[in-house]
Amino acid sequence: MAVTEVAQSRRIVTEIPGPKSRELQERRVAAVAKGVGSVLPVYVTRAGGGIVEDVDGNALIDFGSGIAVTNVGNADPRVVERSAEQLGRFTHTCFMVNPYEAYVDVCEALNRITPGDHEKRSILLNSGAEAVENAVKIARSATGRQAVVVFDHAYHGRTNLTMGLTAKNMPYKQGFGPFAGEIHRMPMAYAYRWPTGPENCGPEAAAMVIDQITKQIGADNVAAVVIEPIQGEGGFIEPAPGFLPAVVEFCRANGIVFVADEVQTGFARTGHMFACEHEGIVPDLITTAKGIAGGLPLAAVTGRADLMDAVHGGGLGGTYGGNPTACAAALASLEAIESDDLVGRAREIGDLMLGRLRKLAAEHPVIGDVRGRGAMIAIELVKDDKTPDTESLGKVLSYCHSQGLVLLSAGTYGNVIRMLPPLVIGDDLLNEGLDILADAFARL
Ligand code: PLZ
Repeated sequence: MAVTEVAQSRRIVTEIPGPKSRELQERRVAAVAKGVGSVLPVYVTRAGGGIVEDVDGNALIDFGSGIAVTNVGNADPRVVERSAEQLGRFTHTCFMVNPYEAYVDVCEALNRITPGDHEKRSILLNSGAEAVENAVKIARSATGRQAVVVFDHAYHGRTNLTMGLTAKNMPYKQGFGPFAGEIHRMPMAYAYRWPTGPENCGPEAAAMVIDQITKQIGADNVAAVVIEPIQGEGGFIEPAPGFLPAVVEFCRANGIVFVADEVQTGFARTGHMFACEHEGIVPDLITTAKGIAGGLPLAAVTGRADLMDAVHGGGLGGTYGGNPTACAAALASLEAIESDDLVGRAREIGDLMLGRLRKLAAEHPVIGDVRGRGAMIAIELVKDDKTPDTESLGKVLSYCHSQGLVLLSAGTYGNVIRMLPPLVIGDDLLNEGLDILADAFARL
């Protein structure tokens, strides 16, 4: 299948969104349920590298990667060819009816590239939320315990169980209860907002978590601790140093399954294949999705063979989990990540972005914090006393959008701008995007 090259330059020929996008938006409002939002309603025709092209002929710079999905870029020719080849042979048998090799290949690859050299097993699913649900099922089945520990600012999905695991009410949970039981929320080591200062945050937060688990739940009742090694939707919060290792150690000592939700941080995004590697953490189970298959829907749980195999035969599955086309895409995408050294590229992107954003923060006190790793970088906008500044965020975002920069927000308080460019974006586009962002702050 031919893949059309997308020119790697920004081109703005109408206002954003343009007339054709606005027309489509009118049709959409009449046809699509209102509950589904869009950050920037320009309707896409093509995308590749660091560019998203729209129906009006505009070419926008992509700082979103479809929320950390197109790590290898959009429509990478290897992903397209391998998926198309698979599509031409068979589209679906259901792995639970007649299995196929690509599913096994993907599981072998995940078992190989995830942290730790212990014996592992994997299961393939459709979405990040489904992966997290299955990790909880596996941990409960393996331990015979029920309680699940999650954290402030956590995001784990929109299904009933994962809504319950997610911290933020609006828009994710409002009106959608009741939620599943046995979910316990703990403080997060959020250094920028830690009351006694960032240097105390890691150890103090870990001590609080351990004390609360012990006193309020009982460590023996806890099946799993589920945590994002860098929180995504919550505002790119990197747990303060020492926090994760202390929590992992407590889990190990008490037979609690430590689950790393790497749905957003996985597959080279943060300058390691997985974000756990930044602190040398080996999770018992790891959930992945998004960046796994270059844009096709696929997700997985990977982990210790003894835990994964504790579930009775037939206890795990789903009609589409590990769809053959998505598996083919995953194999091509993993090959691209490894052969193109996208881990190294993510680090370069991080160095460039952090360097420029720290300078910008020195000029504009509204930028209270610059943080993140690799190609997962955020700035938090605040007033003098660290009050979240959502008004400035709105202005910055709408200016950037008007100039053709696809940029997303995040954060419990809605005051974080997050940057997740595809790992194949060039330095030119990266710098041009950051120039637009700098202009936005100059105009505040
Ligand atoms: N775990 C860590 O980041 C998805 C959500 C977008 P699904 N994050 C983007 C939205 O508003 O719906 C996510 C995540 C982490 C789980 C999930 C859920 O992954 O593939 O969206 O189900």
